[in-house]
Amino acid sequence: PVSDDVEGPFTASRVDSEGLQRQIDELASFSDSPAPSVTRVLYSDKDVQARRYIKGIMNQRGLAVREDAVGNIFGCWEGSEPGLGTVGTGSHVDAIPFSGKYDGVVGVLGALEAIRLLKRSGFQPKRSLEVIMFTSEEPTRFGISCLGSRLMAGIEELAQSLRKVVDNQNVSFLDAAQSAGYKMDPEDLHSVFLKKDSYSAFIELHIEQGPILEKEGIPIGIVTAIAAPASLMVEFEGNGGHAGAVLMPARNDAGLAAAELALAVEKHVLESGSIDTVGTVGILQLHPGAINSIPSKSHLEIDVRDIDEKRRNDVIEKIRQAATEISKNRGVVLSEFNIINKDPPALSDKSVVDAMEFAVKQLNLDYKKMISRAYHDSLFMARVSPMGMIFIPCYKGYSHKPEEYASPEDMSNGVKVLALTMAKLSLE
Ligand code: HGY
Ligand code: MN
Ligand code: MN
Ligand code: MN
Repeated sequence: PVSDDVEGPFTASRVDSEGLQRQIDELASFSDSPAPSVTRVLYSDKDVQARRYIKGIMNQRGLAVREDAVGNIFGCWEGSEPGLGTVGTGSHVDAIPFSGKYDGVVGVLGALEAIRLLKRSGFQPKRSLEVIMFTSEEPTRFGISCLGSRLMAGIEELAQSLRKVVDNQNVSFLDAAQSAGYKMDPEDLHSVFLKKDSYSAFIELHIEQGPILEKEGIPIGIVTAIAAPASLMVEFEGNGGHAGAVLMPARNDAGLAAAELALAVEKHVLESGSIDTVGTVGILQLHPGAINSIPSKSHLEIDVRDIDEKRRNDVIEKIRQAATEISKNRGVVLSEFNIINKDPPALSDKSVVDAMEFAVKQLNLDYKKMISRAYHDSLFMARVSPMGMIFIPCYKGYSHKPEEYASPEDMSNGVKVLALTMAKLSLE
């Protein structure tokens, strides 16, 4: 078995697995749900605590720490030639309700451990190395996934929509940001856009969030592509009414319309012609939500993904047709059919994949090239920099639930591969 020593162009140094686990556990304590679950939503008090915690470790590691207007946090180790493109790494620490403590976190705390490892082993970077904690990769608060990295990638319609989007308590993005200490004018949103060639490479360390590596007993995944995610928001409106007094023929039940559309999502996904198409109705709200009141309004949020963008878009159009059909047949109004995001897939860059392969071979680690079916901040960093991702196994592929788990040994392998990959890219 590979020892904890980082072999290769550095003297032996050891991943501090206990320290890393301690940090993961401390970070998990900043949560709005009871352990072992983690809930940490953008700009909440717990999110602010987590941000302070990460900045503290960045400072301890001797990194130059800065934040942009929306709270993307950067910890930079300046290289001997800082004018060259920076080698970036990082991930997110926000967590969807009642989820786990490794999703994203491994790619932030693990990256900071990789930096410590490289410093301890006497490495001197040529290109600067920078750890990024992206603001809000999860769509939880404003329905926008990868909000920080999407803005860094210069997506103009996001800069526009952030001026007016509100959460489900009707708090605006700008007010929520200000409550977390990020006071900005709408124009400041453009300052988040990265300048061209800011990064010569970006690598993200992440748990697989799937069962393949664990099942096949392979310690490292090298991601070749990230599947194309999309999310839809749909609302139906009917007359509602008294659950006892209104007879069935007189009803136009918005709740049943939603239920029928959810099953239509499943049908069109299954009929896409590929196992790679997935669809989920993760949010389905009925109004007024009383047992004896016919739902007068329903709100669905639908997640549709595929590694093939056209196939995914065809399914979205079938879902749109189904929604129109259902509203006609049931006499309910389709009051909203809104595509929140419809992102293309991203391909990893050969130069980054080569560096990752160099690192795993140097470490005598077995590895597997694979697709990421989950999206990540790397999906958007790929628009502004050559991108690559390193996966480590997670227990039964569990993620987005409290049972999520990655072993100290698997995390240590991931940290070493990341450290060597960054070192190699930094010297190129
Ligand atoms: O949903 C995703 O793919 C990511 O884990 N947020
Ligand atoms: Mn996630
Ligand atoms: Mn994640
Ligand atoms: Mn709505």
